[in-house]
Amino acid sequence: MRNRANFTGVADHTGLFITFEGPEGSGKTTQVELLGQALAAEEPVLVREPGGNELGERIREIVLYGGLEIDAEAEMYLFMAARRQLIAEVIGPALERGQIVVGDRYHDSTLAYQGGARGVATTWPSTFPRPDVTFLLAVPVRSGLERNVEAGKSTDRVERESIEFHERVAAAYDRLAAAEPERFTRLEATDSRESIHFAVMDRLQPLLEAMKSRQKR
Ligand code: T5A
Repeated sequence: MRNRANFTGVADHTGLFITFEGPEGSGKTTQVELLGQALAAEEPVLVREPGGNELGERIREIVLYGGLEIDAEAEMYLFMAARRQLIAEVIGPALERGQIVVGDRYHDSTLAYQGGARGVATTWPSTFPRPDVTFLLAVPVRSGLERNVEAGKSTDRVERESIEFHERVAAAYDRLAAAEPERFTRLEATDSRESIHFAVMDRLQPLLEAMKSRQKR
């Protein structure tokens, strides 16, 4: 890969950057998949965090499944290092090409988990593009964790934290959404998969139209 150390060119991209956020088991992956299918003709780029490229997948393995004691601030930098690599390799170039990028978690996860729940001082780096729209899937913490158990998912180091930790994550997400009402759309994750997807498409319709007219110019 060529050196993209100074890569910042995403401020005035012609693409559309959509992210899904929420506590454990809130249905983010389900909605990313449904949206990916609905937008298939546009060839959207779907990414998950941490992961989505070689460095990110290796960091995912270390931070979530490595069995290590990790300092809270070190954990934050690991998630952010994975994210920065994903921006440089995948998200930034796709937005510059005018593509739709759909993220299964992004920097709001760091603000909610490491900032809100662990109490680490967090900021939004100027080289991390802001999503155009972020869907917050709000779910009662116990219901979300139970969903994951029922789905037979293996629990990772963060997921195994206490109920109080996950309550702090959920409260932090609510604060983030309240602080940026234009970017965030809060959806009840206890509604059916289909009705959530319908609400997602409804919110995106004007943004998709605006993106297409920008690209015609
Ligand atoms: N993390 C991550 C940080 O601490 N900081 C960071 O910066 C980042 C990026 C990642 C972990 O890392 C932490 C947060 C996490 O603890 P992960 O393995 O990537 O972990 O998994 P998560 O992103 O946490 O996703 P989850 O496994 O919790 O699940 P999803 O994606 O929210 O939910 P999904 O779609 O898999 O659905 C879960 C179950 O519910 C069902 C699904 O079929 C599935 O069985 N479901 C529904 N059931 C009823 N009604 C609906 N509407 C449903 N939608 C889905």
